[in-house]
Order: sequence, then structure tokens, then C-alpha cells
Amino acid sequence: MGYNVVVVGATGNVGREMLNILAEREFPVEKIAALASRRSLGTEVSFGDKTLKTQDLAQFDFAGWDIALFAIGSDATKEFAPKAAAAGCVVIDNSSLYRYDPDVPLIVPEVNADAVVGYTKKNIIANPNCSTAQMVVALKPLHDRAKIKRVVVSTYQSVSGTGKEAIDELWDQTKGMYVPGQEVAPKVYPKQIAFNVIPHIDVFLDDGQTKEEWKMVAETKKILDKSIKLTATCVRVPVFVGHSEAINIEFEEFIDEEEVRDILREAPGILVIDKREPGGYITPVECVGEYATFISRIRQDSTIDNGINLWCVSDNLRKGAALNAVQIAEVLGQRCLKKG
Ligand code: 11C
Repeated sequence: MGYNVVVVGATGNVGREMLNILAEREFPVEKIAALASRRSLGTEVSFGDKTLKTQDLAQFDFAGWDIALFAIGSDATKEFAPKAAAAGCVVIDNSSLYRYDPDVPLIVPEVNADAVVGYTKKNIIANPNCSTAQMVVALKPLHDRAKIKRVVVSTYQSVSGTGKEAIDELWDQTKGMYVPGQEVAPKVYPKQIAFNVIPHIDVFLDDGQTKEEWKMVAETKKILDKSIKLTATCVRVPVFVGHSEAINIEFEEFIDEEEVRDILREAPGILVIDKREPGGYITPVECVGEYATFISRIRQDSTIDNGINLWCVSDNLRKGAALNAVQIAEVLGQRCLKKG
């Protein structure tokens, strides 16, 4: 007994991780389908020890399927998610298309699992942006204790957040730096990413923020608390997988760094690695393939009354995307859907 599950965009980085995580976590799957665009048709993908042949998204009939995990761009999602939802299949969407729709719950299970019941309005649930997901996992237990007033966050985001072409660009550009005549010009990014950092993720908005920075504000308010003030600077760094964030938090009440460490140690989804010595902190290469959001460098910010600084790292393809989507499916299954 289990659910009929569809993974849409199964050949992409996030789609493949969705299949891996469904298998790893032994999600109760009765039947599984891996869908892709016509361009990737017939490509084989792994699901545990099985191999699945991808089917054509454009031809697929969602009737009789319980849950569809979508990991495709917003334009294709706009075309296919409503079809799946209308056929009675609950869509868990990783794109930004529905995140700010008041009739669609935006969920990080460690933070607002109860909001899942709101899926019935459109039969759609949204998965947040990767940089928001890991941050709110860390903020939630602290907000419950001392109420957060304001957050200042700077991100260090890996190229896998952009996609396969960006991973290739970093790889090729890095190799090309050592071979005269084989330098690789920027294509995916507006400037060189190898041995560089780029303070620009997603499009620029009229007020000078980028859309990635705006998403962190809007999504934190929707998932955690609309009263929290947040300002972000999002930066792309030459790292393949794993987003890092330096987070400064101002609370309503004083909270001691020791208490912050204790609260985070007990909090769901978090692993604290915080020794005040060389190497006593987490870096992105160590978080790859992990489920946890890792927290290091917890310390008082003595420049304000109630301030804490911390360092937050997570696998952006997992907690930032595929794992969070599968966790939503787990909550949906446990609380809302009947097993077939
Ligand atoms: C990045 N956070 O690292 C982005 C990727 O809204 O789901 C995910 C974009 C999104 O580039």
C-alpha cells in the first residue's frame, strides 16, 4: 500500500535528487513515473536499485496519480501543474510560480507543517527557494524563544542553484584557467565565476534588490512570520553544491549564545558543529548529500542589545529543494491523503 507518485523534470539535478530521496527515505510508493520534456525522452534515471525510463510530460495523464513532485521551470509548470491538479493529483512545486499565491501553502515542514491542509484550494503546495528553506529552519526555534525583529543575511550560493550549464561553466572555466588559449568566456553568468564571486542572483528589481533577495524576504514572511524585517545580499560563489549564509539576527529579548546553541542542538533538521578552533565549523563541501541544515560560528553580536550571529550551510539540492519537497509529501501523506 502506498501512493502513486510522479516526478516531473526527472532528468534535472533536483528531479534526480527527488527520486534518490524518495528511495532513501522509503517513501511509500505504490507506482512511480519519471517525466521529462520531449528533449530528454527515453533517458534512464535511477530510483533506488531500479532504473526508470522517462516518459513524455506533454502526453502524460495525471488521473489516478496521487502526488506529483514538480522540478521544472515556471513556464512549463504554468502549463502542466494546473492539469495535474485538475486531475486530482496534488502538485508539490519547486518553481517560484505559486509561492506567493495566498491560496497555495508554502511549506518547510520543520517550520509550518500545519499549513499543509491549505493544499485543497488549488491542489498545489509550493516549495520555497533554497536559500530561504535552510535559513527558516534555523530561525524558527529561535523565533519561538525570543521573537525575531530583524535579520541581515548574506548568502554564498553554489552554482548548482543555477543548473547543469552553470556547473559545467565553473568546471570548464576553472580548467581553462590553467591552459593557455583554452580560457572559457562567461556564458551562463554575466562575469567569470571561477576564482571569483558575483553579487547578483536572479533579475534586478526597480529598488536595486535582486529577485533572489526579494524572495528571501517574501518567503520568510509567508512561512515564518510577516512581522520579521529581513534584508539580504545574495552572492554566487565558485562552489558546486551547498549554499552558505552568514546570518545576523536581532531579537525582541536578550538571548545568550549558549542558549541559542542549546536550542539549535535540539531543533528538528539542524546539526550544530561549532567548536571555536580551526576547522571546528562546517563548509559546503561537507554538507553535500546530507539532509541537515548545519549551524556553526554561533556568537553574540555585541554591537546591538539582542543580537546573535551564526553561519548556516545546507545542501541546496536537498534541503533547499528535493528533500524539502519529499518531506512535504510525507506530511501530506501522513495528515491528508489515503494510501491507495
Ligand atoms: C539559486 N536559489 O541558487 C536559486 C535557485 O526560486 O527556486 C532556485 C531558484 C528558485 O540560484
